[in-house]
Amino acid sequence: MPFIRKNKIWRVPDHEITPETVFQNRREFLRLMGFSATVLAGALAGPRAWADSGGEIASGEKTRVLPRLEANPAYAIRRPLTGEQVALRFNNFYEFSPEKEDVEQASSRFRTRPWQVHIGGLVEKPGVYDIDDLIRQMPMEERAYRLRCVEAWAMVVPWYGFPLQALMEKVVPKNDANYVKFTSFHQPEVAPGQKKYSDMPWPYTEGLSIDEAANELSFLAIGIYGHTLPAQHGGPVRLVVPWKYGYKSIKSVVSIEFTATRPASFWNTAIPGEYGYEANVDPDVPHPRWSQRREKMLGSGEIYATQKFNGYGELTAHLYD
Ligand SMILES: Nc1nc2c(c(=O)[nH]1)N[C@H]1C(S)=C(S)[C@@H](COP(=O)(O)O)O[C@H]1N2
Ligand SMILES: [Mo]
Repeated sequence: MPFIRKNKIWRVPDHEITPETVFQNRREFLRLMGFSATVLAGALAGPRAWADSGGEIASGEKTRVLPRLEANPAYAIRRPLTGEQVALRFNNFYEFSPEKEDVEQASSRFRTRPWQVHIGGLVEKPGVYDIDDLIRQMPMEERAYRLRCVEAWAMVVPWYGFPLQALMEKVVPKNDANYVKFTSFHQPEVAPGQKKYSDMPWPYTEGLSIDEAANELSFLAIGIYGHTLPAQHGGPVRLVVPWKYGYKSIKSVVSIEFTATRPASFWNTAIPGEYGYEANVDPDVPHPRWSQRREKMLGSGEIYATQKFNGYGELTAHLYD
């Protein structure tokens, strides 16, 4: 399994993991990946691992523990992780509510499984994947990333998932695929925000150029803080592109389509004068209603100077030469 890679800035050092995090041991990783259950029998204590139920989340359960992965402190993000309890109670997810503190409650009955992801457009191997089948086929990693919301708050959280590049290697984009379009669910009957704000351009969509999508930072997260993604964080699968404003990191993805032309994106369509399409983090380009020079960390309230490309310029600036 190609899940141990060389040292990178996104590795999550042990000392930065918040106490709320409950991780299981590495043997469960092997179980998750389909290795022999007899060798591993009896390994479990405490919360049942997600893979134990064949990758299903039983009714009444919101998340499942994921196996702990190796972490290397060598190139750690030099900021403390945001507390899990802070991050899961302060969410932007307009399908449920425009009030960040209300999203957890408003999304609490949203079912993130069973869930299918449609992959199509200009690819050699289109298909419909059950999310748990996809997870078993992809190389899992844990990465701490900064996330910088366009509203000038920021967090650092340990995502769990796989590089978008790994999926692209599997489905093989055609030569004329220039963009990747991501689409979230559209279920106004279960998502109060979609019902109430019916004039918004639902479903939420986002797009990346094919080179942005293939960048090593572009990540499809299926977990956070060592467990599967709860609805409010975009379960069961969401994009994370840490050098761009948070709104590019589209949640609860149901479709990934490879296109020749640039797809529309939700906020750029809704309010083009305030939210750009490309949305690279840039302290020198103010939002029309506020400065982008500084950012406030969720929870601690610490203020930092905003960094161009959110501090990820070394890996991304060349995309915009
Ligand atoms: N489908 C969908 N994805 C979305 C949003 C949304 O409203 N709907 N909000 C975005 C914004 S503005 C931010 S800052 C991040 C927030 O992610 P978090 O709640 O997991 O911290 O999700 C992004 N992805
Ligand atoms: Mo945001």
